[in-house]
Parts: sequence; structure tokens; C-alpha cells
Amino acid sequence: MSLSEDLHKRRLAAVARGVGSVVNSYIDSAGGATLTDVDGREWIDFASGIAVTSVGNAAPRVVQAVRDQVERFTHTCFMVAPYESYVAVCEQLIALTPGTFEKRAALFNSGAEAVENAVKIARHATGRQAVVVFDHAYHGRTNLTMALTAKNMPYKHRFGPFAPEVYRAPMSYPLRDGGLDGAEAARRAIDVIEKQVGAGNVAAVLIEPIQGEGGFVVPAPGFLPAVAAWSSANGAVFVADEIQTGFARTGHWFAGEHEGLEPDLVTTAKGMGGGLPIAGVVGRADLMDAVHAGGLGGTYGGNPVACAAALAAIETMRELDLVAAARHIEAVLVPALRTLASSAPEVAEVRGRGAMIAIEIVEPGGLTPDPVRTAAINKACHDAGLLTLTCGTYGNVLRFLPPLVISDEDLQRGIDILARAIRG
Ligand code: PLZ
Repeated sequence: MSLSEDLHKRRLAAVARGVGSVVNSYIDSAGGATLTDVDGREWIDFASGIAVTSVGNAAPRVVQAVRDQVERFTHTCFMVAPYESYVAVCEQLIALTPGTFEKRAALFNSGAEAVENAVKIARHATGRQAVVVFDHAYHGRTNLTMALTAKNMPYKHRFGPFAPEVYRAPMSYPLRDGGLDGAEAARRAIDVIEKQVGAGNVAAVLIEPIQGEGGFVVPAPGFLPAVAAWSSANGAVFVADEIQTGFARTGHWFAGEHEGLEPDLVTTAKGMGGGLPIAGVVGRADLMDAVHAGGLGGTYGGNPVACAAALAAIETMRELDLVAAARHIEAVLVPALRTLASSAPEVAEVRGRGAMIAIEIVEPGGLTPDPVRTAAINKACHDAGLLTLTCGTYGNVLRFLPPLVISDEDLQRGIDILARAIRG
């Protein structure tokens, strides 16, 4: 029995079945864009732990900063006895997110917690309750964020009742929209909001600028600006969930920048922490500061070790120009995938931005999703040592999220494995 098989046996007897894993190889070490499992097998990483290790796994600066911090102090609770690094991370969030208006920020532990707090802030600041989200959205697994998330299986099934005052509007999904352009898709969404919710009831319009778990859906140009403009004209807080797209992943610091968005609030997590759990909400000072003192917080939010990691990760992104690196990955990956797609009729679309790229798999000749073939390609990649992930409402999207520090050689090795997996 391999060491992974042995660990898997222990896992089945100890870890709740509800917690899944994409592969059954147990990881021993990792660096840059490769993982090594306990049996010494090497994996090329096209997952980054779901868009987290953008600076690479065990990035040297992050490792050093964490080491230094744990030796100084591990925890005081910012709400009890504050420290500089929390303030410094908030300063970075303010400087890096779009919009030159006055901003404030607050730190949390997970993406879901950031989203929950963005909703709390928007409701408090507006005195309204309704939250508008979109088809295919993913915002987390806590009770409120389950309500915000679109997909039943596996996220919501039998976990209700869900938080109230959540309304879903149609998303712009160009491949499946029958030719609607961004403005038309926005009108369709706004019509639903106005007719079913009422403009004056909307506290927040919450949207991923590129949907992550929902299938790497890039809305048609003009959709996001139109929805943002409607929000601002109607006194609703426009919240960009940049948890998966943020921090250089898409070839900008934040994905909304591709369309010139200046969201009222931005939620961040994942890539910002270089692998340590940290999340943030940043945005307009008048909204953020509307909340009474003590109204936001949590024991671990902005833990000093996580803050040290975040500062080191952000420094690494700047030093290595990972925004440019994400664009370079797109420039290599997308043409390679398009070439593959030209002789693979099951690949309906190659889409995404930067190092957030996906292919959507359908039954040839139409748009019927083919989750079975998608899973088979995914598994063939895994069997050949390439760690890929699927996503999408229909489970038929294969997504690629390499660390932004991936070498051209590893990127090419990954593409070669993928090509063989698709050709069968
Ligand atoms: N918002 C846009 O992508 C997390 C979830 C994986 P947490 N996405 C990965 C899974 O199956 O649980 C995510 C996201 C967007 C919010 C979240 C939630 O972030 O840190 O997982 O809570």
C-alpha cells in the first residue's frame, strides 16, 4: 500500500465524509508551482489551492515573514491589543483597490466571512435589507453565503433554511446568452431587480467580476459597468467579490479594472494571504465607517501571522510583477488551448483572463454540458501528474489557476499533459 493509500484509509475513519478532496494524494511538500506527495510523486499545480498560492507555494518571502512573526507574537486579537501589520494590510487594500475616494478596510479569516461582513456593512449603511446576487454565483458556505451562492449540489442541498432577503438576477453568460450583449444582459438583470425586488429596497448588488466556482464566466463587455451604474443611481452598494479574481490573478490587481469598475466595496481573500487564511473588506469610508464601533470583528480577523504573510505576498507580487506574469500566462495558455479546441469539438469555448482560464466542455454539435467527459479529462490530467480543477453550474468547465510564478517549462509541461488528456 502506498503512503497516500494508507493515509486515505486513516482519513476515511477520521475525517467527515462531507469534506471532500479533489485527489487522494497526500501532500508532503510544495514550492513554486509543484507539489510533492508523500510517495514522492510530483504534481504540476494548475490549481493553486483554488487561486490562493498566486505567489507560489511556500513562497520564500512569505515563509520568512511568517517565521519572523511567530517568533515575535502569534496572537493578541486586534480587538483587544492592536498591532501595526493589521493597519499596514488595510493600507495596502486601500492603495491597491480601484477608486481614489477615501476608503477604510477591515480584516477577517475567510472569503465567506468577508462577504458576510460586506453585506452587514451595506445593510447598516443603507438601512435596506435586500441583497441582489446572480445566477451561477459563488460566495461561500456559511448560512448567509449559502443563500448568496446559486448552486444546490454540493453547496446547499438539505442545508436550509437559508438567510432571507436574497434575490437572484440573471447573469451575463455570453456562451449561453444567445447573442445578448453586455448592455442587453444588464437591462435583463435590472428589469428583474426593479420588478421583483424594487430599486429602493436594495442594500447591495454583489457580483464576482469573473465568476469562479460558477464556471469562469466572463460577462459580456459593458454588463458590469451598467449594473454598477444602476446601483449607484439607485442608492444600492455595489460590491465586487474579488476573492477569487483579486490580487493580480487576472492580469490586473483586481478583475473589475478590466472594465474600469470602482466598486463601493470589494471583498478579498485567497491570493492576498500567500497561503495563510486572511480576508478583507475595503471600500468607501462613509459606508465602512457607518457601522458603530465594535460592530465588526472576530477573534482571529487579521491575525498577526496572517497579516505578515499578506504583506509579504503583496510585496512579492510587486517585486516579481505578478500582474505582468498573469498576462504572460494568458498569452501562453490561451493560444495553446485555442489550438487544442480547433480539433476538439467538445471544447465549446476557451475563456478567462490572466491566469484564470477555463475551457467549457459540451456534447459536440450543440451546447449540452458534458460533465462526464469533463470529469474524465480532469482525471486523465491527475493520472498524468497535473493538478486541475473543474467548476461550473453544470460541472462541465475545466479551469486552470496556476501560481503566477509558474515557470514557462512547468506551464508547457502542464499544457502537454492537458493536450494528451483531451485527445484521449
Ligand atoms: N467568493 C468568489 O471563490 C471561495 C470555494 C471552494 P472561502 N471559492 C472556493 C469550496 O468548495 O468551498 C470563494 C469565492 C468567491 C467567496 C468565496 C468563499 O471563500 O475562503 O472559501 O470562505
